[in-house]
Amino acid sequence: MENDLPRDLSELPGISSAGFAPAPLSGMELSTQHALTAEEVERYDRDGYVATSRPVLTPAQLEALRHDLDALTDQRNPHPKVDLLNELHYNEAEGSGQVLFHCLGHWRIAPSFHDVAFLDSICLPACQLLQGRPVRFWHDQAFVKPAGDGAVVQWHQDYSYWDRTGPRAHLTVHIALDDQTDENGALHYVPGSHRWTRDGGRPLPQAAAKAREKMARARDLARAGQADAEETLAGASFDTDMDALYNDVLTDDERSQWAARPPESARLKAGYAAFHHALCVHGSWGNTSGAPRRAIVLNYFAHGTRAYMEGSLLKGVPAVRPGEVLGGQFHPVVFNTNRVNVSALPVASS
Ligand SMILES: O=C(O)CCC(=O)C(=O)O
Repeated sequence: MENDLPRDLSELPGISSAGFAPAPLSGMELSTQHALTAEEVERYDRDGYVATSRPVLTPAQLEALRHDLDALTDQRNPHPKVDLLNELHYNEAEGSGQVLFHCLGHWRIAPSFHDVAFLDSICLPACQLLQGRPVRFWHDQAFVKPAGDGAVVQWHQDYSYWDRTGPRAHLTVHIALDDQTDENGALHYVPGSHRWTRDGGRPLPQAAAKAREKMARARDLARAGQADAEETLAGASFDTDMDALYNDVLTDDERSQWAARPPESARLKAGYAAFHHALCVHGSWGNTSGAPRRAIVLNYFAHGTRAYMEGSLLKGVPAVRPGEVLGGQFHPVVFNTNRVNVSALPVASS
């Protein structure tokens, strides 16, 4: 079957014929099996995230994703389709003494990575959390923290990296491929942080960008002989500093909210997922356990989302014009609202 598929799976209009995803359901059957409850949607509205109470993957799907991700992370045998990826970092934490595998665009290279983005168990809840609107694929991500020295993922809001698109109607689905624990770097959320914005609704600045600014300023001062660079740089933070967002970006009020409701672990089991708001602050500590901690992430936006800049929004994807509605081959509809009576389902408020 796989031989009949195009090399670039983004050319497929929907799920592939490889057998990873079952035929899509519709109507009552779809809602009964996969809709979030009113209580789950309320929790998402209140906290900015919700973890699923049932697995979103079958055991066979979980195994297929693990197998394909293990192959993709093998740097000694690069995957034959790496040219199709939007980004590939065998170690995004280079220089920190730790390792973080991170890539975007793998939905184009293997049926499991492609078809997972279209699963009813993920796309119907995504529709509910995007206020019942049709759901489009934005991009995907994979994170692997290897055994022993898996790196942190710094606290961030996803939309701090995505404000080249809007208006904001974006959602992330984090799918654990291994049980997540304190020891292996479980994903954590700061509950309520999806209300933290700047300048009338903009996302928080990226902590890493703040650190780069701080370093550039320190260098300028040192060059002008006005300061000791060592001293000024002592407080600078880098991509792997877990305190950077808290120290360099948050206001006193946000820090008080953080203290009142500290980060909580989603405690995901393998095959389960957490859905989070594009402004919900999240991050994860390193993996010191004896096994890898693998996760697949799907990023969606509501139909009608536009480009806010000129050019290519993702490497390898054709350029767009500002104001253009995003769609087509690289941002397909993964869930259409004519498949279910959305007005009968609980939906999120923002
Ligand atoms: O794997 C991690 O800990 C980070 C994942 C992440 O940033 C996300 O799911 O949006």
